[in-house]
Amino acid sequence: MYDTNHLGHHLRSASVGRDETLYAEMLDGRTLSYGEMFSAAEKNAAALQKVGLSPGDCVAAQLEKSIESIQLYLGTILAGGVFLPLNTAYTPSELEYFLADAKPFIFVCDPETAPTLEGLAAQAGVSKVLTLSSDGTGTLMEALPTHTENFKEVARAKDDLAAFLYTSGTTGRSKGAMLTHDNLVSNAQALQQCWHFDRHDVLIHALPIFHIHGLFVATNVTLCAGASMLFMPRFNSETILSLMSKATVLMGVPTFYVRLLESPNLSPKTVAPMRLFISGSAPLLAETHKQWSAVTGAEILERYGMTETNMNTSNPYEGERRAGTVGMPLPGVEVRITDADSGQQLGQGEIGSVEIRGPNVFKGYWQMPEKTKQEFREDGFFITGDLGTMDGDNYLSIVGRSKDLIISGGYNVYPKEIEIILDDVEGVYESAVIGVPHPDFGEGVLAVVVLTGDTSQNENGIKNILQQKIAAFKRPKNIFFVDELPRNTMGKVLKNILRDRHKDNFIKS
Ligand code: MCA
Ligand code: AMP
Repeated sequence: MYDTNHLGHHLRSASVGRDETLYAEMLDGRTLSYGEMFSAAEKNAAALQKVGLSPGDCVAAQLEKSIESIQLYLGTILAGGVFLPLNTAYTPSELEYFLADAKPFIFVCDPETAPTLEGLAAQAGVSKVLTLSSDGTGTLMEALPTHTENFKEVARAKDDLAAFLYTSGTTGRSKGAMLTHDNLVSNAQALQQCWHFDRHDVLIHALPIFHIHGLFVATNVTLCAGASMLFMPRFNSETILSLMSKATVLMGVPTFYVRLLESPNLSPKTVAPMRLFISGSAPLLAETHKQWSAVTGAEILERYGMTETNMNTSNPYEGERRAGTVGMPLPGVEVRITDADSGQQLGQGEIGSVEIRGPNVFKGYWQMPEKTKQEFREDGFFITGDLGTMDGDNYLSIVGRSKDLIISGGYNVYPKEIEIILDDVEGVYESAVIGVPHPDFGEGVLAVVVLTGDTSQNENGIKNILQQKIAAFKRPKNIFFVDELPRNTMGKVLKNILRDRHKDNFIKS
């Protein structure tokens, strides 16, 4: 029925013959069985084919979180398409770049944003715009056939693309990471095995579904295991705590755990039905790990991944979950620490560049062969841009980044992208964007700006301009004005000095 390398085949295999099994329960009490889920996915696939989607074509989607958008993802995969999820916080000006760069065949957006985005999509050469609202209405839903007897799944080879996810870059230009069927299948299987996922599991799904974490780690692992999920539209501490009585697993970014720890309702009794708490996407402070154990008696399992590589390492399910480490390489994944310049492998305990090789590692950046080449060693290892060290028991610790990147509440912000926009603002001479410790988001975005001598530009004026151009999570929470930026003799801005100067600056929002 399916090509055995097909992601669709693997996502469905655990539920074959179990059509009645619960797949998802929504907060309003609506439920969806596996049979209903895959029937809807097939209808999506048929509708996409009907509007002209050919195998290998891209379907881009900027959609509020809903079970229907997961059906669209599955439908795209079944139709042999390549799914490109886009953050709902992106502004039209950010979307313009993604659509023009990826040139998707179909773009699916919210009916409310469609009037603004249709023009952009047409300019970018998108063939068809469809709409889907979080309440499950829109032109996509109208295009679904009533049944799918004639639906033919499209076979795909393991190296064919299944998804396309943008990750920003140190140059300020976003890069589309191309992920294959094999990348996603191998990773879902490795995680299912390492985290002991089975059909009895019930995942609390509170993550956004436009990133690897919420879309692939959470959704694919659940499907591969034939498990079910409690599907929340967004994160909310008290809702999560109330769902724990009928759940077994939570996946979150560190901010989830920081916020849950603030609730008086978090206790060993509340978490008792849960067998696993997983954290990733950003560093979990050892302090948060320890506090969680002290308050709940349960230990968070931290893992480490990246858009380009899916998941790389995980603390053990059985065995010590070492606070401050991201655990051991997943089955089939090789991790090594090297000297960044020479590429020479370093010894145990030494700090160096983290490099990854395995079936999880992406195929390259979309239409950027040179950039792709730069990020790989000749023997196939991908240079992550993270700095780490391995201890004698093979536990990896991420100790920093060689890439200029801020991770705020699990979202990546590339300073260069913000600096380019800031430097373009009238009255701004130059800028430096840095991450500083933030009690809720781990790191908060802060800008240090030098104004031209003859301007009346101020913080609010700059913030208003940024609001038009970039997603809210990327905008500096505070802007500091200085006469000049600290530089080394080569003229490079010394961000470590700025980070140190501003490390205690309270971020208001
Ligand atoms: C929201 N805001 C933020 C963030 N989130 N600002 C900075 N950093 C953030 N992460 C801003 C909003 O723009 C808004 O600003 C204000 O905060 C309140 O927004 P709200 O939507 O109410 O926030 P929230 O719902 O409380 O969201 C916080 C959150 C969310 C739950 C932590 O950011 C979240 O779900 N993060 C998870 C991200 C994630 O899944 N990352 C995985 C990607 P204003 O008031 O100005 O409008 S990384 C990945 O996939 C790799 C492979 C991996 O390893 O997993
Ligand atoms: P992204 O580009 O969104 O895929 O973000 C990937 C980056 O997130 C990695 O290169 C790391 O810098 C960071 N990251 C993910 N998980 C962890 C973790 N558990 N600890 C520290 N950093 C992490």
